[in-house]
Amino acid sequence: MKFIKDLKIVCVAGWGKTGISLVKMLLNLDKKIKVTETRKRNCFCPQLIKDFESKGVEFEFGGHSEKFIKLSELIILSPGIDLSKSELNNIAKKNHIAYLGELEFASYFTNAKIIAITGTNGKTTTAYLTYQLLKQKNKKVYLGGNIGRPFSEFVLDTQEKDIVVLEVSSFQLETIIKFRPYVAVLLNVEPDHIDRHKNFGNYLKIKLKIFKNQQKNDWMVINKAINLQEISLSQINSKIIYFKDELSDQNFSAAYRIGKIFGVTKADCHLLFSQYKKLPHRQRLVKEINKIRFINDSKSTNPSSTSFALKSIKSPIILIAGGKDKGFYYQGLRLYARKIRQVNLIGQAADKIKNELGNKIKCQKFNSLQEAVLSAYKQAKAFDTILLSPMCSSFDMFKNYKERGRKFIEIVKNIS
Ligand code: UMA
Repeated sequence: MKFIKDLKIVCVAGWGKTGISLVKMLLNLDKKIKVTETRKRNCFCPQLIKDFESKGVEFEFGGHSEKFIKLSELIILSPGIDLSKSELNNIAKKNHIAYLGELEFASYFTNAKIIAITGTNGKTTTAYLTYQLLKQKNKKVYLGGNIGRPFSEFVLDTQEKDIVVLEVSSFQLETIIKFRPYVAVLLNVEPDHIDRHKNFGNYLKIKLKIFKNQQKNDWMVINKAINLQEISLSQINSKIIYFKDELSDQNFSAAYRIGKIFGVTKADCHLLFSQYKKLPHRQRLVKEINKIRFINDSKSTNPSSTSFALKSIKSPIILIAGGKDKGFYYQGLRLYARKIRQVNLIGQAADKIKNELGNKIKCQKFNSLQEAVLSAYKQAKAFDTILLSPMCSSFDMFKNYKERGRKFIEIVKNIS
């Protein structure tokens, strides 16, 4: 691949949040830009596309074609693109076009210190807490990545003395080459995204890539419960800091340990953590009606995350779950059979979950979230909790987990 500064034509794959941010960034770098997207043009805001077209950006919708892409010198991938299933792979190989993920690409444009946080559960919360802690210390801090603000959106604004806190997903780590965080954090690893990564071994390998380019002055922050020998991390060059549940909560403890590298004290943490409210769609109480509590945990898109929620709720639960299956086994939930009155199932994964849990826990299928919630309300007794914690992604029925969570809130608020 040529040096980035010498590239003239760059192809952006995917027209989601990442694609839009990349195009803005590449316009600032004076590149000729082509955008290729599998969905049809009418799925997107026409005005936004027109605005970019007027700046010379070319678009291809409804698929990735060789004809459109072949003159590009680099393809930058959005994290949602699974290269093993995409025709982009063949096009890139056949035409000798290099490709990179957006995280990798953006990281070439900053000298700021990067804190990259990954793990199956809690990475959004830990990233957010770390950002708040460092901000409290009057540092110039940026927060982005998988949390919802692509790195490419703000990377050109960063300066060497700044700190960038990134929530990093396995989708983003899959395509890194040189990405080197000053602080790399692994919170936990449980099976997730098996539909994309095929098996747990691959998923783990991808998560561990977060450490691979670190050098001796960098920091690795890792959960004490993770056995480094067992996960066969072949080479560790960085300084290791372990964290455990010393501040009553894994995310708080990790954020404290990260903050400490930058001079944050336990007293700073206690102040912030005591004021901390849970993030939207993460075990948030929506309403209590006739002594029945409704909790929105729409962000839980894998069984281990739902297990966290089930563990922390003390009352009997009616669980609302299901959506687009990511290749999980759901039997682990049988552990909570005594606590769960019933599971109300929605979406494509409903049959699979029912088959795996049905002989231990009562399961019932519904056609919509509304039916599942209203029926749960009828079934619930005083002091029960109705928990939306789907264990699946939302894409079969909703735009994303946020839309699913908002729909749940709307349904609950309309219960008279
Ligand atoms: N697309 C193609 N070709 C393909 C596949 C997809 O063109 O072969 C198109 C899709 O039609 C879509 C676009 O690519 O229009 C979307 O790209 P994307 O899925 O990467 O979505 P973005 O809007 O760019 O959001 C991504 C992350 N999405 C995923 O990883 C699936 C967001 O994480 C992240 O917040 C955002 O970048 C900013 O960094 C979401 C997520 O679900 C929250 N993450 C997973 C998780 O947390 O479990 C990993």
